[in-house]
Amino acid sequence: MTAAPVAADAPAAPAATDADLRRAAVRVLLGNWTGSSTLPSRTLYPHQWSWDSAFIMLGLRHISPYRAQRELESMLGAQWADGRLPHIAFHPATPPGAYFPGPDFWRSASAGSAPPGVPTSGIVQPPVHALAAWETHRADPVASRRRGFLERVRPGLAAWHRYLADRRDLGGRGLAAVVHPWESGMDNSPAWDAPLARVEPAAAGSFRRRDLDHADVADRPTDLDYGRYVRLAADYRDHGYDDRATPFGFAVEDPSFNALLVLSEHALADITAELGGDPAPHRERAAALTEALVGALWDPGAGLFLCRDLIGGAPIREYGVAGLVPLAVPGLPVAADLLRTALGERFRVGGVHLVPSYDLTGPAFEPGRYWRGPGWFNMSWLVHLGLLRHGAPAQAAALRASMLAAAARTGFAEYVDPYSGEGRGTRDFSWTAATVLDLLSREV
Ligand code: 9WN
Repeated sequence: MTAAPVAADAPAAPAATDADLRRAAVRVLLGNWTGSSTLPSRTLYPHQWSWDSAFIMLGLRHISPYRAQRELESMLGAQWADGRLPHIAFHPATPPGAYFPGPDFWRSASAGSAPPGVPTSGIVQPPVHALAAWETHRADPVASRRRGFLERVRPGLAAWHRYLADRRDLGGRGLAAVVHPWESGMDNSPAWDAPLARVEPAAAGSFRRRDLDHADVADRPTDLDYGRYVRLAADYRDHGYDDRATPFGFAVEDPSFNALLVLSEHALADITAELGGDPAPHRERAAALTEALVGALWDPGAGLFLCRDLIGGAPIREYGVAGLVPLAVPGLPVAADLLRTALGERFRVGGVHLVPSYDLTGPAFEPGRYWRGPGWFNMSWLVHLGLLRHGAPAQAAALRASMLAAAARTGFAEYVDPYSGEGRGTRDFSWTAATVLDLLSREV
């Protein structure tokens, strides 16, 4: 008897061993590869996303350092003349209506300074790229040197960091600000509820969501939130994506975004030294950013970093995983207190599935809704790094085990209910597979 053919989008069978899990993760990444970059998901996110690509590189480098290099080179191919890396580079083979907001909405070529021929969005995402570039180089330095990978990407990475320093220090405190919830990567975090409440939503009938064609309405943001996302993006676009001319309706300093910039600035120092240059300016910038991060966003009472609303002029008292991400920063002066918070009742790292995206005891906690409680693999990967870096190897091992088990059980879900471990969002999600591949490449 012949076996029934397996549909291309059939969920992976649960992996029984690490070797099975590795094979399944490779299958996800190869299945989402387009020839020059990786789609986060073939259904829900059918284009190249900026910070996804960086996390994807961390896994891809274990299968093919060459593809990991290509991933970044494709992203840099979409870089704007002002240095910004757009949050989406639209994939030419995907029908324009498959994702909203698509190229027709952003109009990057006419409204901004996108490279000709590569339609992109106009907002950004967290700067994980230099970190991913350095880790990709380290995976196979010989192949990297042969292709001149670091020489090729260094100017674009430096221009990207310069854009953030020159154009996005909206608070004047030495940190980069985000001007749209999507820029944080944690789009629907309860931390955005208060600043978003001021934004007049775009009219409900003026756009059509595509995400609900592929995901459960209970797992995704509400229509009201979507209306506000659309309004903010349209206002930025209608001001030519000019950071000096746009009257921003949303401007926030996010500790996760800035902590990732610190990690990437250190990576840029390593890249510069490898190329024979002077790493000192990047180390100094990383140190200045770390000082600004602690000085401006650390809240000793909460034992956590808080976002700051630059328009309302006050810290946002919602406790989210964004406030834990600085644990990954080397030499963080408040690491011991932050570690206590990570292991305490709000996040219970090692005691629940993955790292919850929001305070388990918080009023807005929802275990299954997008960024309002469920655990995500990229955030958990960063906290895992922080636990190892700041002397909590047993908790790091427990977190690693929970990530591997959840990925195997859920078919590489986009996010996971921290209590039940049930998968939510889409499946065969690229950074889930990538971070798991990276964890499988090490002992703890
Ligand atoms: C908007 C692609 C992206 C991630 C974000 C995640 C989600 C997009 C969306 O998917 O955002 O950028 O349509 O909801 O929140 O972190 O980069 O995986």
